[in-house]
Order: sequence, then C-alpha cells, then structure tokens
Amino acid sequence: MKNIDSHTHVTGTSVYLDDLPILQGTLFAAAYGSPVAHGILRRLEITEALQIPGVVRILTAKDIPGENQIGGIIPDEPLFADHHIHFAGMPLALVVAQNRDAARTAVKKIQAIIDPLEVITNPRIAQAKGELIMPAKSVIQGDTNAAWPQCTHIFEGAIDINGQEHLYIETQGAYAIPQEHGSLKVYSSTQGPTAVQRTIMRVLGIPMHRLEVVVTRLGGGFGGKEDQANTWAALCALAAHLLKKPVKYALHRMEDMAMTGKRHPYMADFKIGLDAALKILAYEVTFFQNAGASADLSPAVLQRTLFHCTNAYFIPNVSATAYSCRTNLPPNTAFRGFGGPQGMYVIEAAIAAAAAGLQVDKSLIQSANLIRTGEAFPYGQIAESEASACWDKAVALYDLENIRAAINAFNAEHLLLKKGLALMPICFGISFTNTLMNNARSLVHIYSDGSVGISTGAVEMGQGVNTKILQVAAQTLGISYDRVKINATSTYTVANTSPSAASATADLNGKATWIACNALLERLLAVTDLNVSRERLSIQNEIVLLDGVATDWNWLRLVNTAFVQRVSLSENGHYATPTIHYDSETGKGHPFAYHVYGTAIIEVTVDCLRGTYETDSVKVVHDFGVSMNPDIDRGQIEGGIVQGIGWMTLEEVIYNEQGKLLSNALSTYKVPDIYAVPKEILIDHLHTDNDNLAIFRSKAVGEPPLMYGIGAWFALRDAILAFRPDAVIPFVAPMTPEKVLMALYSKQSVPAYEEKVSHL
Ligand code: LUZ
Ligand code: MOS
Repeated sequence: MKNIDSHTHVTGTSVYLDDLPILQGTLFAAAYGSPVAHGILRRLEITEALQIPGVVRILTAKDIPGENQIGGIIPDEPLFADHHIHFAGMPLALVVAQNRDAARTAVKKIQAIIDPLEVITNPRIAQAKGELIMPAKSVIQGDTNAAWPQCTHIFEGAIDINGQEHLYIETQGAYAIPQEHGSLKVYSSTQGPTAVQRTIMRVLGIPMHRLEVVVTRLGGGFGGKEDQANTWAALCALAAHLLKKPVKYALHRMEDMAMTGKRHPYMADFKIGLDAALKILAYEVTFFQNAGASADLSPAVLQRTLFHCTNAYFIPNVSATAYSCRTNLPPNTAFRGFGGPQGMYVIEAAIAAAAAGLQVDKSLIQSANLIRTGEAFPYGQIAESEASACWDKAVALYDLENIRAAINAFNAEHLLLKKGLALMPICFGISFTNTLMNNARSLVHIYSDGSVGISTGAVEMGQGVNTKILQVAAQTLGISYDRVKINATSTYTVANTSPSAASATADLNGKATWIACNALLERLLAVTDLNVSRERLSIQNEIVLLDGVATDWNWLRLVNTAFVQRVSLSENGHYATPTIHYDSETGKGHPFAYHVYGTAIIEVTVDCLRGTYETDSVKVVHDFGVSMNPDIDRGQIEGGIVQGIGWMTLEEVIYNEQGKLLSNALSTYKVPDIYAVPKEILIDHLHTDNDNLAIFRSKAVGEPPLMYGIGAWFALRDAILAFRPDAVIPFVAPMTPEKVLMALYSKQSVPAYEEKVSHL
C-alpha cells in the first residue's frame, strides 16, 4: 500500500502548521534570544522595541502566571531566563505584534545588559569542573580488572563525535487560540502533544483538560520535536492566554538553528582487550556527553548510549561509565538513534584501533565477536537471535570477497582515486528506555455509514505511521482501506500519550488499534443470526465468512444491525508492552521488547588530490521481522542511511568559544544533497518470523538504519589508508573533506585534533 500522504505531498496540499488559515485578530510572536552564552541578566532594554508600529506587547519571565519551568526529566530549564543565562539563544523575551515583520524588527531593537560569565563548550572541561546534569551512570558486566591480564592485546584511544542539526524541513512552531472558559487550543509542530500540554499546564497554571493540543502532521521531527516543541508552544500559549488573542510563531530557519538543541556531541575514552583469537575479552569506556545548558532528554539519551555501547557484539567484561556534562550550548536533545549511534561509533572505533594495531582486517574482529542467541547484553537482557544472521547473509549475498577483490584491483590501478570498504553491523533495542512510556491508546469509531475514524497518540511526521495504522485497522476488520480515516492527533481524543519516538510509534499505536478493532469485531460478529461459534467466523473483503465460505452478512449489514441493536460502535484500545523491566539501581533488566539487527557493506571512493569523496554503495541485509509495508520501510532505511552518512561525514555543527553557533544556516551547515547520497542502495530482508511482540510481527524500522551510516566513516578511513598506509586518522567525526585532506597530507598527525585529544 502506498503512503496515504503521498498524493497530497506531491500536489502540495498536505497541511502543516504554517498552512493553517489565520483567524482574524491573530498576533505574531518572535523570541529575543540571549546574545551571550553565559551570564547574569542585569536589565532588558525594550523601550525602542515597543515603539515599532504593530508591536502589542513584550513578555518576559515576570508575565508567567504559573511556573517559569519547562524541564521534563529534571526541572532545570526556565522558559525565559530571568537572572542566570545558560546559552546563546536562550529566550529572554517574546515580542507579540500584529504581523510577523513587526515582531522580528522589534526583536532586533531589544538590548540585554548582561554580566558575562565564563563559557564552557567542551564536555571534558565541564566534567572536570563538576558541571554535571546528574550523577554519572554506568553499566557493568563481568569484571574488566580481572580480564585485562588475560588479554594478549590492549588498545586505548580517545574519541570526539560532533552533533547534528535535525534540519526538519518544517521549522518549529505553534499557533495558540483562546477558547471559552479559559481553555486553549494549540496547534503545535510536535512529536509529543502530551508533553506540550503538560508544559503549558505548568507555565500557565491551567489544568490539562483545558488544553487541546492538535497535530495534523510534521514536516519532519527526527527527535528535534520530541521535547523542544514545548518551548514555542508554551510561548504562544502564554501570549494567547494573556492577550486573549490567537498567537502564532513559526520559527525562521536561522532562529531554529541557533535556539534549539541538536544531537549530542560526545567525547569518549576507550580501552579494549583481545585474546590471540581476536575475541574481545574486555572493554572499558567513558563517555562525556555534551548535554548543553539543561537536562532536556539528556539522561535518557545517556542511558541508551550505555545500552548500545557494545553494539551487536558480545563482550564478557564491560565497564561503561557516562557523564552528562553541562555546557553553555542550547540543550541537546533527542535525535534519531537517541545516544545509541554515539555509543556504537565508539566501539567501532575501538575495534578499528585494535585491527590497525594487529594488522588484521577490521571485519575479522567484528565477525568474531557478534552476539549469539543466549548471550547477555551488558544490561542483562539476553540476545534472542544471532547478530551473525544478517552479517553472514550480507557477506554471501553481496559477495564480499568479490567486492574486496574489485576494490584492491581498482586501488592498484589508480594513484589518486582510492576506494574504501567497511562493514557495519547494527543492533538496536526497541522500546522507550523509560519503561513507563511504553504504552498507547487508539480510539476507533465505526460510523453508521460503515466508515471508520481512528485517533491515536501517533504523530505523522513523514515516517508513514498513519498508513501503517490504517493498514492495521482495515486488515483487522477485513474492510477496504477507503473506509478508514486517521484523524489528526489531539489531546482531547487520546490522553497521556508518549511522544512519537523511539521507533516504537507504529508498534505501540498499531497494537492499540489492533486491540480496539478486535474488540469491535467481536461485538459486530455477535449480532449475526448465524448462531455458530466465533472461531468459525471471519471477515474478508467486507464479507462475513463461515468456515471460509461467504454468508449473506457483510460489513454494512453488520454495522447497521449493531447500530439498531444499540451496540456500541466505538472502542478505546490500550496497549502496554509486556515483559519489559529495568532496575536502574542494579543496571540490569530486560528494557527492550526486542532488538533490530542488520549489516551494511559500504563502499566509498576518495579523490586523494582534493579530499572529496563519494559513497558508491550501501548494501544492506536488514531484519524487518515481517515488514508491514515494504515501500515505507524501504524509505525509512534509505533516509536513515543518508542521514547517518551526513552525520558521520558532512554535517559539522560549529560553535565558537563564546558558545555562538557559526554553522547557523544552510550556507555554513552542509547536509547530504542528491550528489552525496550513495549511488546505490541495495536492501535485502532477513525474515525473523518468530517475533509476536510488534504489530503483525513487523519490527520497528525508524531509527536503526541511521547507524549503517557509521560505516561510511570507517570506509573513508579505509580509503585514506589505501593511499597512505601511515596516515594518522584521529577518531573525530564527521570526516569532512577537509579532514580527509589533512589525514592524507599532514606531516605526521593532524594538529587541529591534537588539542582535542591532548589529555591523553
Ligand atoms: N525517546 C525517549 C527516545 O524518550 N526514550 C527513548 O528510549 C528513546 N529512544 C529512541 C528515541 N527516542
Ligand atoms: Mo526520537 S530520537 O525517536 O524522537
């Protein structure tokens, strides 16, 4: 089935926040963000701004009727700074005006008198100064100290991984409209309508039942709107509440880039020990997460880094410690993979360091250590399948030996063009790491004309979740797709939802929809006069079958009969993932419903004169379970791979030492374009058919493929080494063309990176 949004997308008629018709009297907002990253606010000079024609009011912290607090996991983030400023771009004031231009012009006229304080942007420095978001966390398996003497080889290293701008095509925004009795209706470009609702409840001091948060769809989220849509919705709600007028704020791209958090940059130190047979015996890793100025989702992101710090490998002795470090950057936040990719890059780098030291191919160490059924992840969960299944299939299917031979032949023939190769296995746990978030509800109405309307907590953001939910309903009820409609997500129809995140949205909301549809099916099939046991009845193509044979009951007759008999045609399905648990005291449990595995073979070509490169191919064997929608899943994999390659190779978030974002527009922040995408992406399936935890035995597909992109970094490294076997290539991501060039031609090492890793 095609994505149900494809037609309106390509004809430009899909409705996003900025497409909503503007109500008469609507005011427009723009935030004034702090010009400095750290300081004490002495005074705000707003007289001149107030004189701009059209300006209605300028709001600050003292206008907040409730709490000046938007921190979710930890209450450490004011909506407006009122004294202590923690990052450049932190909102100090909100201009509300009759039009957008007036609001933006007025913002430029505001002046803040600030006593500057020392700015910290480096997480290692923050950690050394005790600037931590929370106490360090760790995950431990076995005993590394006892294991080191048994290791034949030990390697150590340091890592520096940059962040990533979400670059959702639709920027952040909200539109708040006052309703009767002090209620508010808020359209928000958010992955988490309930998070927006809770934040507004807190800031305005209004009960949640008066706050209707509505989301039609997003032009992308990628994690950037899991928590950070709250700010803009709360600002609009505040202004609408105080001024009793509709208030809209859709951020300009440069505002969005400068004021919102990104994927967390991480620094890390590793120590890896192997025996003579290339088995990894011990792995010690310390992560320094650059959390930015407040917690946001950083504690949960850190947890996932620890969970995925051994990627798809079994390592008997692991000691992983992670610090969430407070710096003066915008609070970093969820981004597809949610800390997992950073953990996985570090273990891949450690394996690469070992391979280089031992002069063996990296893939030999990788394949010798893939986790097997029955082995434990460091957090205690037992692997339920073989990581080697995807790996072995990829090696055989794509003929790795032949790929290698072709690359060697190419490299022997070419002086200035070199090809590189990497294999990238992935293993990603599916479920919110915070167990209580793993639940969803679906409200299904069958109308008396036989049409079906569905509301869930799922937010459509281009990932195709609405299409999948529609499939679940139509297939469960045995009716045509045209009969089903998925409604906009609203806190008035489905309450207390988890954000659409963690790759789990289709699983959770699909299951809830399945439960609701099954309950309706039971009720409908009970109204026939067939007088047979339920198991003998089913519906296919809208016809009721008895032992597989058509009866004269069909969908419409069932619905009409049920309606006449006053049988409820509505159902609210609730699903909570079974079996998951995790004890944060012991660091052990079974936090994930299941794992998604896969392996990618990545080939690149480097122009060794210019440092530029191309990705020739990404060949994947991916564990889909049983894909519910191969077209949508393929789109997720292709997009994930390109986004992962972008993070690892091209995209460079740059702050200066004063904490000011330099890469603040698309002219200075390079994302993959059509020329940077792999020339070839081949995707094959591993069918794992024994998994009944996800909807229709499909597996979650949103985040895992991003991590195939990590292979691009190591393929580039491989190509550089083919040109210059003695190249020193620090474990610094992204591997931009500049860095490739430096690795190719620097005298001995790459001085620009030395400073970053100088603590060693
Ligand atoms: N969000 C979240 C996530 O709150 N918890 C998670 O475990 C998670 N994982 C991936 C992406 N978003
Ligand atoms: Mo996400 S990183 O699943 O919002």
